[in-house]
Amino acid sequence: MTVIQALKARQVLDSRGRPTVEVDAIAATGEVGRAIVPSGASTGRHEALELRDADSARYGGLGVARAVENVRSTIAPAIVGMRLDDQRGIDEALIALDGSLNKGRLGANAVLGVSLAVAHAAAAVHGEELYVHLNRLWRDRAAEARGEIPVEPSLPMPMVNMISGGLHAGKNLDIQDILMIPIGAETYEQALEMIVAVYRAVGTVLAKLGLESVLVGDEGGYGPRLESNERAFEVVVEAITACGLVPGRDAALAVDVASTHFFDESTGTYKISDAGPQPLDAAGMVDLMAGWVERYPIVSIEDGLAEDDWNGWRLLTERLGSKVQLIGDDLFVTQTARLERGVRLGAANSILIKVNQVGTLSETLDALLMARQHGYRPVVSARSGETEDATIADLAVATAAGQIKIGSVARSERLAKYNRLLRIEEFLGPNAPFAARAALG
Ligand code: 2PG
Ligand code: MG
Repeated sequence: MTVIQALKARQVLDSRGRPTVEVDAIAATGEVGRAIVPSGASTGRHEALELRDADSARYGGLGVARAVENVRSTIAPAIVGMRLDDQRGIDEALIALDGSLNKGRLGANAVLGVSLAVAHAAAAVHGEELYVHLNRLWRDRAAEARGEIPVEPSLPMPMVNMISGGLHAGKNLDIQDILMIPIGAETYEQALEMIVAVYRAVGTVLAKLGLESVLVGDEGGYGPRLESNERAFEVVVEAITACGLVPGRDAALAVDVASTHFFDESTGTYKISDAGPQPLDAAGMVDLMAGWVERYPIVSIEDGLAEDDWNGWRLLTERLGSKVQLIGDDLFVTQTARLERGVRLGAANSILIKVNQVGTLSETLDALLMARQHGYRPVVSARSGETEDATIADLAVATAAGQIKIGSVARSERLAKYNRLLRIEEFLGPNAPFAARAALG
């Protein structure tokens, strides 16, 4: 396999018009691999650090010129000449070069841009689709591990944002996403068509109620002002029914509570409007969510409790873990050390996988592998700030993750991934494996 001849880096803009890092990895044989780094808004405290310039005169301080410069002057000299297919060796070199615990020295955005661009370039040198190359890396990783690890490429079941709240839509609702999962779909293509139908129907239901049905949040979900969080579940259930689908049979609900962002650390309580003016403790939140699960066809709850509320997470998992998927996002931040703690304590039963929370492809594969070994269902996820980069679509297929969360079916930074999955479905042929409902356990 050929070596890296050069790295190029530049500042480009993401779906919120904020600067982000783009990297080109150029092979000695001329092939180019390109990656653009995503960016979150409701970020967890334990995520790898996104390096921003903090120069208020430019892009409101959000520029990434320093991260770009780190790729050019620190990373490139160390990485050029390394074998392109040595993803782990390259990622280890990146980690060592940064030398900090949170990739704060070079910036996780600089590091991730290089890590992903290398994978794209290696796929190009092989003349392969990215998911084929990533699948090889995944198989190699899985072969070193004990236990039954799924390695056949398969299309993930999407969980799709319908109504946006929290930090993604001006805090119109306390909770961040109300999502729909087309659990009755038998193929990815069919899933996507159901999703689009329900998304349109949500708009119609909102318009009928005289609510905002045009403006959308950062991930393309509708952003109406509703009198309660629970009202959003009702709207989506009504939309599912309006499409002639049966809630709970054909289409289910999921929710990203993103509760870290309404958690008050000083009192250890959660301020959520459904509970009235009194804030709730963790047990109160668990009761609230248990009530939602009873009243609505909810099959998945993400970040039901805050990022460091481990005791609360145990309680939540004891109470609801056998009935619904409980995803740790801010809780685990795609990092094996935190996932290990969760496994030990019995916190959550599923993990959100976001490449930029950890900063390299190899560490992302490590988190996916650890999740599989402990029966935690992985959900590969986009960030609220995205671009035309569709790497996560290939990653989800390559690692047979089973589920993917991209945002809504509006805005092209989202559709880049949904459409990429359609192309991969075609590559995989007429009986393209689709994770379907089974992905949810
Ligand atoms: C989340 C993500 C994606 P953000 O909380 O799961 O929806 O949001 O990228 O803003 O962290
Ligand atoms: Mg989340």
